[in-house]
Amino acid sequence: MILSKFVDELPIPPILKPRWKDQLYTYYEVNMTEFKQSLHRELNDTTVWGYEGSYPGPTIEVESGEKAYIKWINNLPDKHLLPVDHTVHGAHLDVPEVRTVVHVHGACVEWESDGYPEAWFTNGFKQVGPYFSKQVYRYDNCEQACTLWYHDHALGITRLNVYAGLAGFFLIRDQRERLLNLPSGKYDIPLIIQDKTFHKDGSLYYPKQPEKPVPELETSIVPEFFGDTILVNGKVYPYFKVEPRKYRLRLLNAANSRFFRIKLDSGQLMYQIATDGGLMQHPIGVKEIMLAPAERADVIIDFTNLEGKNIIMKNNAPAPFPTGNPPDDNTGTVMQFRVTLPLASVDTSVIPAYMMHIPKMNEQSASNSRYLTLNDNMDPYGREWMLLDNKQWGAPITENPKLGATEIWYIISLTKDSHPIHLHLVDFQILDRRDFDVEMYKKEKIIDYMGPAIPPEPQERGWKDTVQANPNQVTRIIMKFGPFTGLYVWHCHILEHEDYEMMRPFIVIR
Ligand SMILES: [Cu+2]
Repeated sequence: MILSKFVDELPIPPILKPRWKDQLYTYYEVNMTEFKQSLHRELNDTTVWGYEGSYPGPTIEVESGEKAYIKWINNLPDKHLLPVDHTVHGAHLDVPEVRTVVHVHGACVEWESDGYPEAWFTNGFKQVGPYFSKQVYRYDNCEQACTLWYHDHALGITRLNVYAGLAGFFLIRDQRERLLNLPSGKYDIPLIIQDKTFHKDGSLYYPKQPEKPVPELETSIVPEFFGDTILVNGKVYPYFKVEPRKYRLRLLNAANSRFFRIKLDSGQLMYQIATDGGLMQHPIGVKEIMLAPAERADVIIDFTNLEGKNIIMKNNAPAPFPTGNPPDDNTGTVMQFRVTLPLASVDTSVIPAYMMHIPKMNEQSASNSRYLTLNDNMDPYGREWMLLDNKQWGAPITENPKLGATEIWYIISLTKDSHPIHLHLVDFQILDRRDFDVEMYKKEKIIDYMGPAIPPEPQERGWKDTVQANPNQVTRIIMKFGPFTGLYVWHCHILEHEDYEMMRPFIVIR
């Protein structure tokens, strides 16, 4: 189904209002419900799931260090909007079909409030998962200013819950960032980029079977899901009217499986100022920005002197990445900027030459290294089955870093796809990527490097919580575990992989 482009205006999600705020803490309540929303003017209203009646959810804005408590409330129906596969871990017939648990992606948070996949809860907290421990989550927001996002993380149905609409922005602000005089207020715009496919009646399509169907199952997990239509902030191919001045755009790839490589058809540079974990040392001018699922990049785009121009944001990433088909005109188009608004006042915001010092983590400071493979296996139904370190979700915990310890993880990819690997709790730095002999590794379990260590791309040189682990490469990351102990997870952020065993617990111990 092909929908006209640039006929609906870009919605900006509302800022969530706290129920209570004083000098000690802030308290929010967030309801999850099912409702209808217009995603494109040529489509009937679509039934979606959202937070506070909004898809994407309202933007949560906090100050660095602010103590925020959030009660996430499930008011969803008992029947899922999308086809649940009951063969998938955690989604068997012995648990309720509709379960939710909210994770703030990139948050430094106590484990009880991190949204552990088995800490799920149902409507009215009538049933809860084995690791559920509290109704009101606590966020200390100890990190610097950054663009985070919140989304559902329930075991075995994360791909369906997020696709149904359960995602939104969570922004941390701080004084240091304010002093930089970046574009702010109505010139600071979050953009959540996703792909979806619609039925003719406007309802969401999600496949019941993979390309090679499993006839004995009514619904079966798919190896990846790629929608044929791109949405930004919950609208299909929106346009956004801008003034001839600088804007800060917070780009978030919140697709299930699709990678986006973003560029502007005007050929102009975007100035990237932040990675997943906040500001970079220096802005970098780039023509293209690669974003795997869950990655963020904050960019400044300067529309000065472009009065009257229309600029289209394009995507040229193949799907699956990197060896799949290039996008067509529909999946290759994201949104349009129209430089049609008069300049409200002189643009005094800047693209600073220098933003903040990012200390390079020292390999010598690491007390432990872990060698962890990404595996491509076959399940008993003949379905593709990706694993971390060749272990399923339910296997005993093997990653058990000590509180305060610095570790280097060698992510050894034995698969054909690029996987966005995400760790909860910590931000890391990418040390390098290096080609190696996959066949040799499979036979001998020895890493035989075939080339030099490649430093991270300039766009990745900052704090990260998600890293693209490419085929035939060992990707090395370094991080310090803390400030909390407890049970967290690391996983592939291709949601179809995450739901089907490409996720593992880790525990930070004292
Ligand atoms: Cu994956």
